[in-house]
Amino acid sequence: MKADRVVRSTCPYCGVGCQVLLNVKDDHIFRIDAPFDAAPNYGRLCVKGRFGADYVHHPDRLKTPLIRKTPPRPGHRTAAQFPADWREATWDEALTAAAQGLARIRQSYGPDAITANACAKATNEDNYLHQKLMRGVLGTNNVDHCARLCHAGSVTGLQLAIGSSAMSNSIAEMKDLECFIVVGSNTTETHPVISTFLKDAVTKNGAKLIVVDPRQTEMTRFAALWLRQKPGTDVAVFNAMAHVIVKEGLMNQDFIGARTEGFSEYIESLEDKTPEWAESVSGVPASDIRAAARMYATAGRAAFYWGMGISQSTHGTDNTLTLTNLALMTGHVGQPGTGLNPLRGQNNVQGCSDSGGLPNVFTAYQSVTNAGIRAKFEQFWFDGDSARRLPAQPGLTVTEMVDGILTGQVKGWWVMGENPLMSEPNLRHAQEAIEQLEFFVAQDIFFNETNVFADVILPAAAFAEKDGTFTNSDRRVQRVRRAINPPGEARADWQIICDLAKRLEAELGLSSAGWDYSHPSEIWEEMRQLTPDFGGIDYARLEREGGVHWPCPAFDHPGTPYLFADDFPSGRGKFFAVEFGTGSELPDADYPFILSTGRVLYHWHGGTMTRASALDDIWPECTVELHPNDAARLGLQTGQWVDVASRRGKITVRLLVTGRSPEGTVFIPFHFAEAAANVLTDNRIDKRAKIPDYKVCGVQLTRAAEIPARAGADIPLEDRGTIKDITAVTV
Ligand SMILES: Nc1nc2c(c(=O)[nH]1)N[C@H]1C(S)=C(S)[C@@H](COP(=O)(O)OP(=O)(O)OC[C@H]3O[C@@H](n4cnc5c(=O)[nH]c(N)nc54)[C@H](O)[C@@H]3O)O[C@H]1N2
Ligand SMILES: Nc1nc2c(c(=O)[nH]1)N[C@H]1C(S)=C(S)[C@@H](COP(=O)(O)OP(=O)(O)OC[C@H]3O[C@@H](n4cnc5c(=O)[nH]c(N)nc54)[C@H](O)[C@@H]3O)O[C@H]1N2
Ligand code: SF4
Ligand SMILES: [Mo]
Repeated sequence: MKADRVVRSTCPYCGVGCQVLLNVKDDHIFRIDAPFDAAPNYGRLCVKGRFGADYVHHPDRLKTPLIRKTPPRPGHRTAAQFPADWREATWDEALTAAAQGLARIRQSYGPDAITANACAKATNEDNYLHQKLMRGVLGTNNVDHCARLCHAGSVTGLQLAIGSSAMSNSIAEMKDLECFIVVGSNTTETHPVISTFLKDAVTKNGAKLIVVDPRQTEMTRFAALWLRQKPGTDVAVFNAMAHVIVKEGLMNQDFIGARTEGFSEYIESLEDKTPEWAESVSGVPASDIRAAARMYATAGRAAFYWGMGISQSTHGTDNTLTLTNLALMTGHVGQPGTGLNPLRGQNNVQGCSDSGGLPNVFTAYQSVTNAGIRAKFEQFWFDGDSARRLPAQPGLTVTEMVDGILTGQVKGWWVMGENPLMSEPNLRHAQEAIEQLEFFVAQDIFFNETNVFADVILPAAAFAEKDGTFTNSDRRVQRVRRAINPPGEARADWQIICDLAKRLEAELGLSSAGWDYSHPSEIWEEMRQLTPDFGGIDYARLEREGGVHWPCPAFDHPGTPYLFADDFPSGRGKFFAVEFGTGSELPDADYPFILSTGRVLYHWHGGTMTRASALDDIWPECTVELHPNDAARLGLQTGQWVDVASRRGKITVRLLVTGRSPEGTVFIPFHFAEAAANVLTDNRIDKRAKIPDYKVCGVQLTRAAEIPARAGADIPLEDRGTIKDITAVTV
């Protein structure tokens, strides 16, 4: 078929930020491919980028604003059924209802009784305006997003150690790696195109890969060494590697002297962290820990790449600090092919944070507690209206918002493009909170498990229906371009926010903070002027160069593919002594298995998008992975239905017996509403990062009654997607 037009854009799924070509005929995207000459993917795409964006055409897309027929009383808020409990509304009615509801909460309880979730799927421009509305119009810093459930442990650890949490090196450098450690990242399924560059480094350039993961990910097939630790024991393994490096004198003394502080105090803490001790805690043979330490420390260039296995823990900050300690003592940071690289998850989670979608910072991490920075934003936004001031107190995090509703501190909520009733830990706890809300506005492209609790739903345009920018995992700002029209009356998030802001200002009797943008490029221009790190990036340059890595302070600056060449934002890098321990729920006699949750290649988070895509036919249902020895003890077989229960709830899923998960640990992906893994997970958090543990809690398994397989789910489990490949690997 010949396309009417081919539009270059950025994939809407993961943080790799692959460039895509949307082939459009009759306002329909009929094919997606990739430009061969463009970073970061150079023609490569994974199955989601190539075949998974068909959700934009799904008939269930939200097409008109909706207002709930009978407003619920607090404590009696339930999920409203469509269409029975909703009525279609005009934009004017829906925006007025949303503005009046939020204004009422502000007037009755003050600005901090309202919280909002920004959206790591939406553009930088959408998210910039979202926080501008919250801070500038409603007057609260209660803005946060899914980054809290994601790399918060990494961010907090990196901030403590080096003062910056961005991925330090670029995707382009991966092919030149000499040695690298992939830890707690199922890279082939979650950052598939990055995984191809990492695999190239091994197979084409002879790089040495060390995988540190309890689960047998596909990356282990490429590894020179695989350290299979018990879940939650990373601190012991990495402390012991540091112990070996110090005992064998493999440190980089020049780097330690010139660029770091606190080393001598820190090494005292390593004295008893022997590999033998770490083996007793983690199950990883001491000889492998020694080998990994030597391989990493003696390489000319070596880097860390990590994911949720490090971050999502009640000791996620500690986990991260053990990685920063190793990079600092070996000097493996600040040069090409080295670094500390948390692989960012959502397509625009980097950008959502960079745009100010966090409770403590404006754009590019400019602190809300800094009076000078507030004055700059006040001057720009309020144009000399001295009656308007920005709030100085950092706001609530996503995890604190849920608790804030339960304690009565929070009464109103605005969720732009998130699905907390699939993604929060301990869903019953999260739902109890949502039931207490006085007013709830949601803005999404679909109905989801959360927004059916809302009072007003505002239908948003999806990525292919709007202009803007996303910032990928290596801080590359790239264009998103409108290729097709949104369905029905759906509108781009930035347009919805401008209209909502104007109505709110009218309700609250405020002057206008300037909401008349005719195109997202004008919004970016405002961000650029307020943000020194974006100073050299504008739409014209993005058009010419395809993408620019921030920090980029001036138009003649090339952008910054790798960070920390000369110094760290905090000056010297800091060492931190870390003791092994956990606040997470461990298995016991009643709940004897560790539950580990995560992802599969074909699905995305709560499934809103991928389950409305052709990918759902390939991977139609949830499974729980159980080790063959455990299955034999329990007398269970692949394909049987089992109840998986924790202290928080129970789900029923089909069993997949595989050596992929270690003995004593079961793995469940969290994509499937009919068997939502977060019914089981625990909401205890890391005290510093406020992130929950999605990788360790206690569960039990029992045989359940057979449930007829749904259509499409009759393909033998072993024959689905990548499962076949994985079981073929010997354990
Ligand atoms: N297909 C797909 N891709 C995605 C997503 C998706 O939903 N679907 N989501 C995106 C997002 S937002 C994110 S944040 C990323 C996440 O990407 P990843 O972090 O790669 O994904 P996860 O499946 O959560 O888990 C990663 C790994 O942590 C390991 N792990 C479990 N416990 C431990 C432990 O105690 N220590 C260590 N070291 N490892 C452990 C698991 O075995 C698993 O291999 O993926 C992104 N990409
Ligand atoms: N058990 C368990 N739970 C987890 C994790 C885990 O590993 N295990 N991982 C956590 C992590 S790392 C993350 S990042 C979170 C993710 O958690 P969420 O962000 O809540 O998950 P998504 O399903 O990605 O939600 C995105 C929503 O945005 C909507 N959307 C898509 N595009 C647009 C748009 O352009 N505009 C608007 N307005 N809406 C849009 C989608 O329809 C969907 O409803 O989940 C966390 N939860
Ligand atoms: S690797 Fe990520 S960005 Fe690239 S096509 Fe796949 S989901 Fe999209
Ligand atoms: Mo994430």
